[in-house]
Amino acid sequence: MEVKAAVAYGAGKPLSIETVQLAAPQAGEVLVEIKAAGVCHTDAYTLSGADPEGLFPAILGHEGAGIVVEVGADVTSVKPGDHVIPLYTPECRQCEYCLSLKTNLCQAIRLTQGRGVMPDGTSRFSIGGEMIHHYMGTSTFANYTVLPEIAVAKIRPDAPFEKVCYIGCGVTTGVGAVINTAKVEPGANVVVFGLGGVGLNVIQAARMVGANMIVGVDINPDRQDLAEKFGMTHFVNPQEVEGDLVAYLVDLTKGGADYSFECIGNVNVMRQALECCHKGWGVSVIIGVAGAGQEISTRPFQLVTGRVWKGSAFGGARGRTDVPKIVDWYMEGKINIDDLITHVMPIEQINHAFDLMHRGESIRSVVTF
Ligand code: NAD
Ligand code: AHE
Ligand code: ZN
Repeated sequence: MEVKAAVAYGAGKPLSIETVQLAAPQAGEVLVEIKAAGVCHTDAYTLSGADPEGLFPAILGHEGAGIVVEVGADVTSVKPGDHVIPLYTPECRQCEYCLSLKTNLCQAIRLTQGRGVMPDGTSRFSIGGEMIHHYMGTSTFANYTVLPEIAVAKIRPDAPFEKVCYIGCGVTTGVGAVINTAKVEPGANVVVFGLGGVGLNVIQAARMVGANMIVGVDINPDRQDLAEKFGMTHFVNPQEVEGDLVAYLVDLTKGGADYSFECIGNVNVMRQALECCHKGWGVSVIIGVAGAGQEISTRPFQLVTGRVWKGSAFGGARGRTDVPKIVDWYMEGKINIDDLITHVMPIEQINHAFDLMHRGESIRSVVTF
């Protein structure tokens, strides 16, 4: 079938709206009509050329929501008409990783996903016979996409696509990092670096679990008001701090953060996030994605003296199990998504969404089809 998609032809190039051929879903796959898709910083990261797994041409996009329109052979868990959220972290419930219950990083299709193809090693997308890569197993910047059955979460049919598409990455990543990865407890002091689409969800989850101080750190002063609305108790602009930021944060939190979160993708900030943690027990969670070749460093003494460095992918969430619950939380008013979706525009304007992100003017832009 012919579908409309935003195609990334090369690093640093604007996306191009094209008519793309999409082949039918094969065994174990589903065809989904994407109704809305969010633009996450990770899409910009891959488009910039910094992603060692970045492939071109490709259809980017990994946050989305839509409706199953067709299923391939052997598909049992969803049917045409079901509302779903695509999962870049699938949940097969059979691999060693899923069965361990120690991680959400299902590895059933990770290798082919990283090569921009479906599990059988081929792409469903092409233009004029030329293969177009899938991205993160999802490719949500297209009005139809094909996904493995294990990479869709079935959600309730009354949830609005334009809002819950954001649960496909940013919301779940931020909320899950607090609840699943760090397991922040009531009364904890939390420092959040980067108050964008992910960081503000860390803030709202920290408030949900009853954190005491919730310190937000961002170089964009425009982030302060919204972050306070979401639960931030103290705002720190590093450009206005005289002297060492780490010492300032340790002093502000009276000994250091119980938990810190890096939601930027800056390896220098990752070090600050670790080192502002409390001696003996502070836990720092890396969420941000750093470019090819970049490395983190600290004095081993920081870890010897009890600080813990962790990472979190998709908020530690098991998508098919946890995503429907987060949709319920939104529908029940327990989490606020509406105020974080600052821009909604047709797919034709998707390059504007990237511009808004780079200028620091949006939290989340959502494109519709
Ligand atoms: P965003 O662009 O919406 O937000 C980034 C924020 O960081 C902005 O508010 C910006 O002003 C701030 N910032 C930039 N440099 C800073 C600095 N030096 N000090 C303080 N603040 C600074 O991005 P996002 O969509 O929220 O994504 C954040 C990061 O998380 C990205 O690296 C993204 O790739 C990554 N991410 C990871 C996962 C995961 O599963 N681990 C999921 C989603 C996003
Ligand atoms: N291809 C990148 C990996 C980037 C990365 O870490 N991605 C996160 C999700 S970011 C969503 O906005 C993730 O889930 N990682 C786990 C995984 O298996 O990729 C690189 O640097 O190579
Ligand atoms: Zn993302």
